[in-house]
Amino acid sequence: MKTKGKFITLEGIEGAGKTTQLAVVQSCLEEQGVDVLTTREPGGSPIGERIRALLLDPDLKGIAADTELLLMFAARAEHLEKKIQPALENGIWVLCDRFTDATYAYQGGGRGIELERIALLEEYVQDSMRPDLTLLFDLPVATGIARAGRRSAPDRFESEAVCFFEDVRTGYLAIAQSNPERVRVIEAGVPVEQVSDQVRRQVTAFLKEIDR
Ligand code: Z5A
Repeated sequence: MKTKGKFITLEGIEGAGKTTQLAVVQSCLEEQGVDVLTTREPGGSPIGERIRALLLDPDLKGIAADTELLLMFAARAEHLEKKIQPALENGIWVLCDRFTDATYAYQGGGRGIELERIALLEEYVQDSMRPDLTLLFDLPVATGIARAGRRSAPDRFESEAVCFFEDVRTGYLAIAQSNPERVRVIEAGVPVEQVSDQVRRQVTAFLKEIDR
């Protein structure tokens, strides 16, 4: 029987550099002979990507916080069943750009939904399924916004005020503090190469810990 794959997630506020560093994690693992699948949330499956388009649509500003929350978990249920779980069962490691920590940070920290209600949905949709490792890319909000602002027109989340992202960042740091075994904080407000060095160190340490 194949050994189950590991599930690694990348988190952070917008412009933190997750997408840039996903490739670094992938190449570190592939150099060690690990089969890797990269994916993202919200999205990652055909239905999930349609839900993502709805969630990011800048015209849907008035969406209720609970609707947003439930759509995140609807996309996640589809993603888990159709893509993440089958890959892990086949020994493939899954690298995911955002997962449920983003829900705690954005819908919990940012929108103010009680964390206990998010935990109920997490239990319902994921059962005991949790990431094996999470890299949290932390940086000052102003730096993240400046980086993201260099790109195309803002989506619905990117149009939020600075204080929203401050709350999201605080939410993420609280998660890191409560889950020191799983969540490794990367100082992301420095040049790309320095971020990549930290990422390689953390991935190497994780591989040693699990002693593959
Ligand atoms: N969301 C949610 O609310 N609840 C949930 O449960 C989930 C998600 C799962 C979509 O996410 C939105 O969904 C997200 C939260 C919400 N909204 N926000 N904000 P997304 O992942 O698609 O969108 P994003 O986080 O905004 O992606 P991003 O802005 O692209 O961030 P990133 O992937 O961390 O950054 P990047 O693309 O790698 O880099 C951004 C730019 O900075 C780019 O030009 C890079 O070349 C540059 N960069 C990267 N690193 C550096 C360094 N070190 N120095 C200088 N410049 C850099």
